[in-house]
This record gives sequence, C-alpha cells and structure tokens, in this order.
Amino acid sequence: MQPTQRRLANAIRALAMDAVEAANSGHPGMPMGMADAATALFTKHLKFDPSDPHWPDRDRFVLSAGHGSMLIYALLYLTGYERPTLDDIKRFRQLGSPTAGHPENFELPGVEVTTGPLGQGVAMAVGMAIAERHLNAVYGDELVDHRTFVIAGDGDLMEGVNHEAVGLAGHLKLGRLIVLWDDNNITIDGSTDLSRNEDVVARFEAAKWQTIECDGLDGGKVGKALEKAIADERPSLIRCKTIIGFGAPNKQGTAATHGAALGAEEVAAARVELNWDLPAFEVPDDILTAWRTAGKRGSLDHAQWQDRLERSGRKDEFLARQTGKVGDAWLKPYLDKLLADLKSVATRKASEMALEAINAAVPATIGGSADLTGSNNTKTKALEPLTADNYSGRYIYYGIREFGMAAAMNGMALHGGVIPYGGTFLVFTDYARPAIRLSALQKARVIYVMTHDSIGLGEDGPTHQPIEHLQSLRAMPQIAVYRPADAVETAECWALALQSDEPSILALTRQNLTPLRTKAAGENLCAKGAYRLKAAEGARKVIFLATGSEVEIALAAAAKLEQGGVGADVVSMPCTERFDAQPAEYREDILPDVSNREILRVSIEAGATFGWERYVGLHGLKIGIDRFGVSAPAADAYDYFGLTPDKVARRVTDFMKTRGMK
Ligand SMILES: Cc1ncc(C[n+]2csc(CCOP(=O)(O)OP(=O)(O)O)c2C)c(N)n1
Ligand SMILES: [Mg+2]
Repeated sequence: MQPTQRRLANAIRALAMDAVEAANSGHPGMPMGMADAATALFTKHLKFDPSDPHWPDRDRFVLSAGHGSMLIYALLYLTGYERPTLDDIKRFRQLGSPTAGHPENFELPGVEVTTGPLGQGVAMAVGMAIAERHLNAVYGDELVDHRTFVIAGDGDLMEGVNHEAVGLAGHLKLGRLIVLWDDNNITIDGSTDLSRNEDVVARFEAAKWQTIECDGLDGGKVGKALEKAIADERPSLIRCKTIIGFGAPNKQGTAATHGAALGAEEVAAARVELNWDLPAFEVPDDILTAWRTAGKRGSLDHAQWQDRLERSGRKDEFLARQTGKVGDAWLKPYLDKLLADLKSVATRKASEMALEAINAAVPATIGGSADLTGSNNTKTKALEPLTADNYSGRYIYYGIREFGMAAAMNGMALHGGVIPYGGTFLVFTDYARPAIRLSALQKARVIYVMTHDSIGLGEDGPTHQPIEHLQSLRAMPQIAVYRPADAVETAECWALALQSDEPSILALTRQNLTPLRTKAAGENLCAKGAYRLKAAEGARKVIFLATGSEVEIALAAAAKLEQGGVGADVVSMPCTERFDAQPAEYREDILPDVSNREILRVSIEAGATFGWERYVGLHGLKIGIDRFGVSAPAADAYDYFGLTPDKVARRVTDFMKTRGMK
C-alpha cells in the first residue's frame, strides 16, 4: 500500500523536530505547519530533477520564510538530491555543514536563493519569474517554460519589500509566480493580532493577483489550489490556513514552536500524535521510497527537454548564456571611437555611452531604473521596455521601488541567462541596501548604476547628496565599488563589472568631468583598482589618491604644487577592493612604504574621510566631507567644502609646513 500524503509530510515534521533538537537551535514550527503543503507541491506539481539541480528549465522554489530551513533540507534529502545527506541533516546548523541556519544558495545546489532576511525571498522570486518570461520570449516554450513557487510566512508579507514586489509582479502579470502563504497567525512575539489587521488577501487582489484560500494542512486541497494557480494568467497567492508546529500536541499553534527546540518530552509526544514510532532521524523505507519516486517525476520531462535542446539549433548559444560568461570584445572598438572624439561628459552619460556598445554586444543584459531613467542614463536607444505585453523587452520600469528592484535583480541574476543592471541615486542605496547585501552574500552578478554620487549633484541638497555611502558600501564584503574618473575609466569599470562573478556598484557623477585618459592604454588600467595617472615631475613629496570627480581636482592641485617645486603623483583609485587584491610589489610601487614626512599621502574624495587612513596612514591628509551636504549649485558646494585645486593645494602646503616638510 502506498503511504498517504500525510505520512510523507510527517517525514518532514520528524526530520525538522529531530534536527532542531540535535542542534538545540532552529525553527521547527514552520516546517511542521507547512509540511502537507510542501509535500503536495514537491510530490505532484514542482518540476525538478534532483540528479541535475542546475537543469535550466526546472521550476524554481524559494523558501522565503528562510528560518524554516529544515523544510527545504528535508525536501532535498527526501526527494534524492546528492546533498544534504542524512548526516548533513544530523549536523544541522553546525560549522562546515551545508545545512546552515538559513538556506544559503552557495551551500546546496538545490537552494536557489539565500533567504532569511524576511520579505526578500518573495521579492527575489519576482525577479526569477521576470527572467523566466523574458527567456521564454527569447527562446520559446520548447526551451523555457517553468514556474516560480514561493513559501512565505506572515513576516514575509509584512515586510515593506513585499509591497514593492507584489505591486511589480501584479503589474507585469507574472502568472508563473505562485506564492503559498503560511497563514498560521503566529510570529515571534505571539499572535499576528498584536501587529496586523490588514486584509492581506484584499491587498493582493488590489495588486491584480489571483487569490485562493485553502486548508494548508490538507495536501489534497493545497493540490487543487495549486492547479487553479497554475491555470490562471495572474500571479497567485494561495492562502494556506495552517497551525504552526502542527503535530506537537502541547505546543502547536503557539509561538513557542517558532524558533526553539521542542524539548525531548514534546518531541516524544509529537511522535505519538503523528503515529511516528521511530528513533530520531529514521525514515521508514516505504516512505523514503515514495519520496524518491516522487523525486524522479521530472526525469522524463528533463530528458525530453534535453532532446528539444539538441534539436533546437540554438544549443550552444543557449548554454553559453546560461554560463553567464561575457567577453569584452566591445571595449577596444568603443574606446578607439571615444578617444578619437573626446568630450567633457558626466560619468553617468559615459555609462550610457558604454552601454550603447554593451547592450548591442551582450544580449543578456536587462536594464532598468527605479523611476530615474533620464537621470541614471540606463536606457539605451535600442532597448524596448519589458512589459506584460512584451516580455522580450530588455528595459524594466521598476517604479519607485529601489529595494524591490535590487531584490528582483538578485532573483534575475540567480535565475541565470540574464545580467541585470539597474539605477537609482547613490544616496538611495540605503533604500536598497538589504538586497545589495544579499547580492554580495549570494555572489549574484547584479550591476548597480548609482548616479549623482556626491555633493556634485548640487541643488537637491543634503537629502540627496551621499556622504557616507561610498565608504559604507566599500565595507561590505564580496562586492566591488567603482568610482570612475572619466569616460574611459567608466567603460573600463563596466567591462570589469560584466566579467565579475560578484556584484558591482558603479558610482557615477551628475556633473561633467574633464577627459583625463586621452590615449589608448592597451590594457584595462582600472583592473588594478588604482594606478598612477600622473607621475611626479619634481622630487616626489606628495601622492594624491583620488576617485571619480575628484581626480581632476587632484591633477590640477598637483600641477600647482609642481609649480612650487613640490613633485606630486596622482593616483586614480576607481576601485579600492581591486587595489587591495594586487600583489604586494604593485601596491608598494603605487604607495611606497615610507613615512608621511618623506612622502605625504593625500586622499581626496567628496564624501566621508572615514577609512581613508587605510591608504594615507594615520599621519596622512584626508580631504573629504564629514558632515551633511548643502543645497547649492555644484561649483559652489565644491568651493564651500574646499574641494577646488587652489584650496586643496593650499591645504597640502600648509599641512606639509606643520609637519615640518620642505
Ligand atoms: C528582515 C527580518 N527581520 C526580522 C527577522 C527575525 N525573524 C525571523 S522569523 C521572524 C518571525 C516571522 O514570522 P512568520 O513569518 O509568521 O514565521 P512563523 O513564526 O510563522 O514561522 C522574525 C521576526 C528576520 N529574519 N528578517
Ligand atoms: Mg507566522
């Protein structure tokens, strides 16, 4: 006799409570409450093949309620993925085990995205659904025809970012997106009545979603709801009424099951309640066999898809796009043309010019902006909007949804086949920051086009002028911040960002900049992160380190010092992270290890000086802005903050005097 769906679900419940018990840490309640719904999804509806977790046409599954990580670990084990093994599950949350506290995309191939910061799973799923529709429009049903399923908790549907994501998904009519809401009325603090009285279903309907309600503890009913969701053209919310910790007789339905081990006594009681008379971590053969059989459901689909790929005539192109590798063949011809006709342009404009070449050469790019298209210069001429009527478009009007945009771009990048870039003002990285952090953690190749990168934006004033942003973003691991100084550097930085396997942030100016790189270099000079743009003519006494718009100020200040017989190098430092990664000899050549009395190091950046002592030393000179900005035309603001060649040169000379330098 086949085990019932409920018995299959109980295997998830048992593994979840046993793993949390062994770790004495973790969240049993959510997996126990959603076990029946997840069983319905994984045994009947989800298209996947555990033998090839990277099959491009698999359905994507996102456990947005990432604290319930044991749910996905149990599902991957039961359906027959190579990892996690049962031993991995026994080592839940331990050092070196892939069964990390929250699901990490870099630990287990079956985990599509890292989740845990609530709300972001839903928002990344929107990006995955966008990528799917886009690639479907490019390659057709034969090669791209899958869905994105999400399990979201109350927390996911309270977080602000879900509002952005839900609005965007409804607008783009992402019918391939299906969210199962674990409606258990419980969060950490207790009942959801403590903090919510909104009508969640009505909200989704207002955003043009289909909504379906069902008993989440009845796998058959969840299955029917899934069928209805799949059949509809709109994105769907399935409200699954559940009981947190279902099966733990004394604690279920309470916040006590949310985030702590149930305790030996309650686990024993749950085993009786669930009729699960087995030692910890043991799954009966008939149940494991049934799960493994369910895990093979997709193999025929997969084989047929492979056949279609072979016969498509587009196999190489399709697979190349999946690998995400991008060449930089566009760069040299572009630079040749640029150098032949140099003009003063803002780096945001230079970025647009580079993008004209990039978007023509790299069909995988999908651009966008959070309602600042004309300011971020992110839309190139040939890009059509990606809309509900035309998913083949490559430009997304994200609306004023910076966080939603960034999270969607993470989902797109992790889906694969597309390279998302998107813009807003640099100051609003604050609005997107939690998703930028997840780009970095997940190594999602997202390119952030962040314009208006200093007080140089002028009259919009302190609310819009970034100060601490550059340094705070540089403090984040696994993401590169680029601040190019002119059009040539901008193109070089774009090439580096495209070829990286990590996310990048391009910080670009609103104001025009003088061309500084006027001759072909024969190599990408920005690749080293910092390079000597001008060598001292007189005996070297000063090394200027500058980024972006301040490089031309450093050059002019250096020229003044040279007139007074003080030799000064000017180092352009578009990317500190890359410079830090250079061999010691190179770094020593650019910044020799001598005292600041011999050679004074001076940093110039129109932002917080915090951290520049890393390069100029404790006794170096840091020129920047350690307060909020001012509302004034750019030139006045620069003058006000002492960022002019005259004022910089004078400060350096005075500083040298007080330090007793000649
Ligand atoms: C952005 C964010 N804020 C706070 C948390 C901490 N946290 C983890 S789970 C949770 C409660 C979530 O409630 P719900 O989604 O209903 O999960 P359930 O208790 O039903 O499992 C909170 C506040 C988090 N993970 N992410
Ligand atoms: Mg809840």
